[in-house]
Amino acid sequence: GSKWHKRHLTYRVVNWPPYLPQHEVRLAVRAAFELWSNVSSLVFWEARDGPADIRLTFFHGDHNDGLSNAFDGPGGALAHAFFPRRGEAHFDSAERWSLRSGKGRNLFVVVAHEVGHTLGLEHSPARSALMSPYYKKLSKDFVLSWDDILAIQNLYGKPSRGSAIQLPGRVFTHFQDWSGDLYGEDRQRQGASTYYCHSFFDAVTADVDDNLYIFKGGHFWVVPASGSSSQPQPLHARWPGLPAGIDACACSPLSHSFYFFKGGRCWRYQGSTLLPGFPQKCSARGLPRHPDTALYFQRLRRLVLFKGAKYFV
Ligand SMILES: [Ca+2]
Ligand SMILES: [Zn+2]
Ligand SMILES: [Zn+2]
Repeated sequence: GSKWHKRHLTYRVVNWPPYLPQHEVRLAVRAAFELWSNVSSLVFWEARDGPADIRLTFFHGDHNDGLSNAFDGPGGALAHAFFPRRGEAHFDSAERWSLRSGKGRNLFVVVAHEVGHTLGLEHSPARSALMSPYYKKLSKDFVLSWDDILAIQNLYGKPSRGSAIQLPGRVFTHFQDWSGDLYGEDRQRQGASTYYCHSFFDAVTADVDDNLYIFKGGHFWVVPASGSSSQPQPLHARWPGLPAGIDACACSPLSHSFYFFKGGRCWRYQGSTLLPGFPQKCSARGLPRHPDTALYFQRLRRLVLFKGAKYFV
């Protein structure tokens, strides 16, 4: 792979999410870079203006990276980055970026992952790695995995400060309330010098036959228990009238019907037929708007919606 030929790199946050305090974003970005500099010979400096080796920019929609790499509004693609030595990471302005647990997309973990790409790291097959295409959990003891550390040291060597490996630690005392599940799929498209990273699906659920349904934007994929995934299919081919970019989905094992949630509404389908009375307002049943995920609990015989730290039955 490609790499930087110097150890001292500057980075710059070109623009800022307007709804987050700038000093907190600055701290989170610095912590994301320190994850990598703490375990390698790299040293990062923030450039507040002017040129910088690595630039982090928030964009809306199409931003001259080719139409297929245009950002897609809330959900779907979160960010992408280029391999060295272009030094660019782009973030979808339409996401609800957050520095706290439970709501929105965690900016710190996505920045740390994308910075890994700008330094030359590809996706790791190790599930626990930050560079895994699957984000799992960001908890208070979130650190790089050995796989991430070996990958960065393979490119840039160990820290020059003597000791073999210095695990990040202190800096995370600032971020102890960061937790919550970030399930994500990020598909890679690799060109000669570009690297794109499309993160996270909208929702995922399994039916009674253990087929996995993955939803993203206006499409879904079926992954049978045997393994290989289907081609993406348009949502409306299977579930006519269903909007793109759903918040959550669940399949009832009793009735074999699918429930979909988006915004304040709920859709229920039997096969391809929308059942009478749907879509219906979630509030009519005392349910939250924009649930994070939905599950059918066999033992409760109830559909359970999760939103932040709360759940609704
Ligand atoms: Ca998006
Ligand atoms: Zn871009
Ligand atoms: Zn990635």
